[in-house]
Parts: sequence; C-alpha cells; structure tokens
Amino acid sequence: NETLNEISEWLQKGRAPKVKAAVTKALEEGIPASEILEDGLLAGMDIIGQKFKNNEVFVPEVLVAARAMNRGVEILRPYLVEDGVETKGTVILGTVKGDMHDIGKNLVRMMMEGKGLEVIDIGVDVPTESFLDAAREHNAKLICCSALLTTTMGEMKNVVDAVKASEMNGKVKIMIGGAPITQTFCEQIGADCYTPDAASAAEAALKFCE
Ligand code: B1M
Repeated sequence: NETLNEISEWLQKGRAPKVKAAVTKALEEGIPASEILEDGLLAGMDIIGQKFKNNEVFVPEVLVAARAMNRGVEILRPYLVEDGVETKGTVILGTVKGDMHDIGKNLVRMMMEGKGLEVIDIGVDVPTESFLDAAREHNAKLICCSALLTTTMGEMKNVVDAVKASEMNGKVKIMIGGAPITQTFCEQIGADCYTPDAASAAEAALKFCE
C-alpha cells in the first residue's frame, strides 16, 4: 500500500509532521490502526534498526526516527485503545536503569490500556527503588520492566531481588520483556513472566490482575 510505504519512508527520514499527516491519511483511507502500526510505522523502524546495526545511520537519525514513530503512535492511540473500559487493575511500567529505549514500552502501555488496565508509566532509566516505590504508592499487583540492551537487562534481576527482599514479596509479580529478553533469562533471574510482544504483555498482565 502506497500510504503505508509513505509512512515508513517519512519515519525513516525522521519527519514527524509528515508521519503524522500520512498516518491520518491512512486512517481516512480506512486502513485498520493495527495495520498502520505494523506495516507502516514498525516496518520503517525495522529498516532503521537494520541500518543502525550496519552503521549506515547513527544515533541522531535513529533518535529523530524514534520521535516520529512516537508521534505517529499517538495518533493511533484512540483507535487502538477502547474507550470507557472499566479499570481492571494497576500496573507499574518502566524501562530499567541505564536504558533510554521507550518505543516498545509505549506500545506495551497502549495495549495494556486497551485491555482496561491502569498503567503507571514511570518512564525510562528507572532505578530499582522507583519500581518498588511506585508499586507501593499505587497498590499495584504487577511491575513490568522493559530493556533493549544486553548491558541493562541485568538490572531486571535487581528489581526481582529487591521485591523479594521487601514486604511486597509474593504480593507483586514481575513481568519482563524487550528485544534481548528470553524465557530462559526470565527463569534465571526468577521473574514471574516473560512476554515477547506488546499484545501478549497486555494479555498476561490482565491475568495477573484478575
Ligand atoms: Co538503540 N540499540 N541504542 N537506540 N536501538 C538497539 C536496541 C540495538 C539492537 C541496535 C543495534 O545495534 N542493532 C543495540 C543494542 C545491542 C545490544 O544491546 N546487544 C542498540 C544500541 C547499541 C544503542 C546505544 C548503546 C547506541 C550508542 O549510543 N552507541 C544507545 C543506548 C542508549 C541507552 O539506552 N542508554 C542507543 C540509543 C538509541 C536511540 C536513543 C537512538 C533510539 C531509542 C529512542 C527511543 O526509544 N525513544 C534507539 C533505537 C530506536 C534502537 C532500535 C533501532 C529500535 C528499537 C525499537 O524501538 N524497536 C534498536 C534496533 C532494533 O531493535 N532493531 C536499537 C521497536 C520496538 C517496538 O521494539 O522495543 O523490541 P521493542 O519492543 C517490542 C518487544 O521487545 C516487546 O514489545 C514490543 C513490540 O510488541 N517489549 C516488551 C518491549 N518491552 C517489553 C516489556 C514487556 C513485554 C514486552 O513486559 C514488561
């Protein structure tokens, strides 16, 4: 589809206003929001990811592409998230300490909100203690940690250990995810659950909150 290609192209160029316009156009053409996300925005981000890996583009280009991605996703939000769903539980979500990647986390948030969960998004570069403090403050049943770097995924073990050493042991569960994370890693660090994508993260979170 031409409009979806346009979205991908503008995203790769990091042109947020153009991405927003093309996403709006795609919606007007009746393309489902999930398709715009997968075959437009994420397709473009995939290409940037490949080029980044091959040293064909660098951090500044990836950063503007990521910004454009987040702007595009914002337009899709109302179409991906159902309105007026009753709150089914509260979840704490953040990207671990040392890690600034937030696109995956933002998608996870959106899908969770779509399932009627209240998501307390505590951002990126989140220290261990902040996950615990937020869980206490909001009486959450689930802490969700995202990491995109092999150098930061170890932070997830700190969160697991801190919860186990606290009064919340057994009361708060921990879900982990992000590109380098695997089921094996989840078992190694003693987290409660690993999910590979935003949709399964939302489904699993709902189960923990029931
Ligand atoms: Co960075 N980066 N980056 N980057 N970046 C990667 C991750 C990398 C794989 C690129 C590469 O070399 N191929 C590589 C990591 C290598 C490694 O660790 N083995 C890398 C690197 C090295 C770096 C820097 C160190 C580069 C540098 O400075 N030299 C640096 C680190 C900064 C830091 O965090 N301290 C850096 C910086 C950046 C930018 C700031 C430029 C930018 C981030 C902007 C932003 O997020 N606002 C960026 C980006 C965009 C990427 C790539 C290109 C794309 C990541 C992304 O958003 N993907 C990435 C390459 C790639 O992945 N192909 C790369 C789309 C997103 C939807 O996918 O986040 O995986 P993802 O989320 C998925 C699932 O993983 C899952 O759901 C989502 C989809 O459904 N998921 C969860 C995510 N979190 C979950 C949590 C859950 C459950 C599921 O439960 C809690």
